[in-house]
Amino acid sequence: MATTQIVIDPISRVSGLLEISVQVENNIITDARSSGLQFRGFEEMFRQRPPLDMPYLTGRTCGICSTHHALASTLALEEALGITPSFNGVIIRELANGFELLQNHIRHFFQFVFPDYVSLADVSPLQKTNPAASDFRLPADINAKMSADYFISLPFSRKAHTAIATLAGKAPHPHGIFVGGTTLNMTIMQYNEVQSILNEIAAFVEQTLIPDMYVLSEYYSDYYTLGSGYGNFLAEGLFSEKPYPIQYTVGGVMINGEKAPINLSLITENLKYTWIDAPNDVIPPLGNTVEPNANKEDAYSWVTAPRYNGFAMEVGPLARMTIEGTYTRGVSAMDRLMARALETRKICEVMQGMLDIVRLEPSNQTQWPIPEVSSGVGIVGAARGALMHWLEIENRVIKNYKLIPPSNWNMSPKDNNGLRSAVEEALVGTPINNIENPVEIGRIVRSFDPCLNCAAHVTSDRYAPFTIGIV
Ligand code: NFE
Repeated sequence: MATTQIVIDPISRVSGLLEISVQVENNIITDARSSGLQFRGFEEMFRQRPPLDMPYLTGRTCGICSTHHALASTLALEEALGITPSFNGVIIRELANGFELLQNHIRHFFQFVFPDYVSLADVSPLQKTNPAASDFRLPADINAKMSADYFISLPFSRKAHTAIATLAGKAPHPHGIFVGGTTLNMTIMQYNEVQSILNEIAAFVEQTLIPDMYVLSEYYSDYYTLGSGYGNFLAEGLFSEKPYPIQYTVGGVMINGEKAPINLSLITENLKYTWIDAPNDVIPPLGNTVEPNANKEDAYSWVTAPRYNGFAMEVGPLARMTIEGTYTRGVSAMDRLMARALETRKICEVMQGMLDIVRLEPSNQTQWPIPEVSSGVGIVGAARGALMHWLEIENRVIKNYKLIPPSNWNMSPKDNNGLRSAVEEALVGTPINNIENPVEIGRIVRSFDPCLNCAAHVTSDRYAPFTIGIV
């Protein structure tokens, strides 16, 4: 039987350099490979650094989720240094984390997802796709309304960034999220600005984002049956602290329908198909020595393959809402988009509740002694799912630092047993209607909101960029 290989490199409208390659037989995808074409080198830069530099340095991992990294690093340090943060400081930095979620979710939906489903050729010089080959289905009047929303949405992501800067110094790469809580002495001026931005965003989400999402789900309802995958989920706790008037999720794992709390000791990174050498091609999150090897046989990605007790897990809004129990419709490309939209509304509600209890009082910053030897873990609800930081301190400097961002889980290569990652499995079985323009691939891949900047860093020259074609 003739097999066709389709390679899309890079996948546009994702963050970072991602190549997707699929095998197609009789117009059905039979295998898929997700390749991150950048090298993850950040942890090497963190070695021997002063521990309190970490919230600033780790935030530089990525320009679209730096608040998440700053917070994860702060949590890991607080555990290592034995610091209990002030509750008011926790609320302020959680609000900043919430605005990072909002700016990501809004931008992903309108700027990254819309061009897959809404014909923008009439309104944007950047969108010159051939509508006849792109499976656009919206009636002209609805298409015109949603084309306008593509642009109307832009200030709302920007406003969320403004709120991060108000709460945490600047955005991206905020400097106000720090051990002990925050560096902000919140005034009524700052409170009013943040509250007003949040109310504007919440209204936009309710009146535009959610209705537009239901329109997409109606006209492209077949995507509720495409891009499903394993349905095994891992979700961190997000906005689950008891004093919050409205809470979201305590997180956990769900494997074959069974829910359980997360056990961090069950996480390993597989390296058989990653351009990194390590004994037996498997490493625990910390205490390992690895060597990049761009010539490694069989490898096809710089991204490691994290596995939970051997399972390939999906992370992200669908994982969080499914484990929380409020989303039960299913697992598919459209379910991922719908869960992200409904989560956006939920995040606004939780944050409005936080603003009811935050106080206008000085931060509790002081001098924080660094122990001779210690370690800590920080887990944060990031836009794309669970973000995990591990650190070890020795001689009062960083000995080891490890990041496992959400896109490592979703976008990894196969593991040592040949088990595909969440995105690879989601692609398998997909019918390709027009092999010359396989729109199904981009729609499924983008439902995960991939970020290869988080998953890996430093460009490789292994492939020529900007190729798309049938091999
Ligand atoms: Ni670079 Fe990030 C988020 C983190 S992703 S965007 O969300 O952490 O894998």
